Amino acid sequence: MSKKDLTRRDVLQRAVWLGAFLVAPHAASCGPESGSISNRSARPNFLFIFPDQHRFDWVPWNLSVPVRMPNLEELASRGVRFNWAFTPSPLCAPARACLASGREYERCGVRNNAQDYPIDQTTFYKLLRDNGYWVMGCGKFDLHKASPIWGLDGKNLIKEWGFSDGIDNSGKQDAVSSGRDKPKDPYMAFLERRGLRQAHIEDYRRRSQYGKSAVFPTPLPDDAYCDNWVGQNALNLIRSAPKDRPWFLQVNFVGPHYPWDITESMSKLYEGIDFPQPNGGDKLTPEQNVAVRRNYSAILTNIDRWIGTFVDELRRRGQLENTYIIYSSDHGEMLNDHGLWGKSVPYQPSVGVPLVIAGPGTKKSIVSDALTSLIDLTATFLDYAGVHQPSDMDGISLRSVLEGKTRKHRNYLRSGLEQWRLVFDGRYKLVKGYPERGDVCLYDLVKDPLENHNVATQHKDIVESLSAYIVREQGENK
Ligand SMILES: [Ca+2]
Repeated sequence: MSKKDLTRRDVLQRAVWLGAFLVAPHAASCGPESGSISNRSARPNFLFIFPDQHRFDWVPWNLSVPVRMPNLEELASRGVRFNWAFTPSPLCAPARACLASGREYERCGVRNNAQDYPIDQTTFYKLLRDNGYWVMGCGKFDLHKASPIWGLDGKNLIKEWGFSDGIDNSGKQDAVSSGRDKPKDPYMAFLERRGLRQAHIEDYRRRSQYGKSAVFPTPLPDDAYCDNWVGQNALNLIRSAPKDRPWFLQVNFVGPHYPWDITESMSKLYEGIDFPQPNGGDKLTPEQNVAVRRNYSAILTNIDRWIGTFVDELRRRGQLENTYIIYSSDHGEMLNDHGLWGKSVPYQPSVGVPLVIAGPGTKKSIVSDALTSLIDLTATFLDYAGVHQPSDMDGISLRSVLEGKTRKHRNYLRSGLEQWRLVFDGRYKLVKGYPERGDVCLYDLVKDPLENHNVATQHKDIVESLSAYIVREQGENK
């Protein structure tokens, strides 16, 4: 059977099989340590690469998807990659608020994209800054979705959020809608200076006429493409950081978020490459689905190129051995699975995110089945920085997992948005309050990774125990 003949379900099941029989023994063998943090006097740096809407399974180690991210693979070979990383809430503003605050969805202060991050609520950025770190960020911060005021230099609220320096730009659509008359954010201001603002606005207007099927290239040259502008900002920030202090940098790439705009050169990356069809997708033709998936992958391959650039820069500066590099995303993208696009829903392509961490003391080439949430990154940053985590934060540091001292991390993972909640125990995922698929849904992610079969009526005991967990956690977090 050729790869082309395989259905998406076939290849995913094959990936699960390979994961179970090939990856696990590899994971069990602990690789050599790349250095012990206790032997070093200097506190580590953190480079946190955080694109928008990268789903968990669109990664080079998933055999069913021909996405090419060689630098992410290289990073995984130097550290730990996680099979079960969830966002605490699959929507931009709540997800990033959970990360910033280190709190679960109910307590992060942001219910949806119509709310700003409470300015008096602490962030781990501020805690790092207060403890001597030079804290930087660039790309779309998404901490003020309700008040789209970035400042043309992108510095409107960055000090209040806890950053030392940075450039906050709007998301893809917001840039065009807010900057239609004149630039409101630093990216549109940049395009204005380059004489490209109107061309970009016109491109997005045309793109909106075709909706999800718009896959044609942008008229922008490579160096004016937003993710490349964000990547260059990141590089400039690394180079401008004070040399006498440890630093943290979060790079919030705007891709691979819809729309699927790519440059002319990026459009060549996946020419002729086939992709599996969506699981239960509708409306688009098979050819259109493949075309969308090529663009989504091209955006990721371009981000991956920046991972390589950052690693080269750190190596050149002699900082690679003392820097944790973390790659993840705020949430996933349905890509027409179950006939859905975007995120906000409880399915794995929406709530699952990739996660790779490599740095001083992390084991090498480890594939971890530990259950982890983005809020655990908050705890991990603070832990490695030697900063005490406040008791009202909910994250659990991944340090023991990263250093090979334990394989188990959490017993349960949670996620939620507005009325629905889910809990996952490592095999079964219970979803409540998502009426599109029935009020109570239970999926066996080992036997049914695509979540096509609700087995709630066959496992009433599991539904009962996981329901009790949701009720208990919601009660505690009100
Ligand atoms: Ca987002």
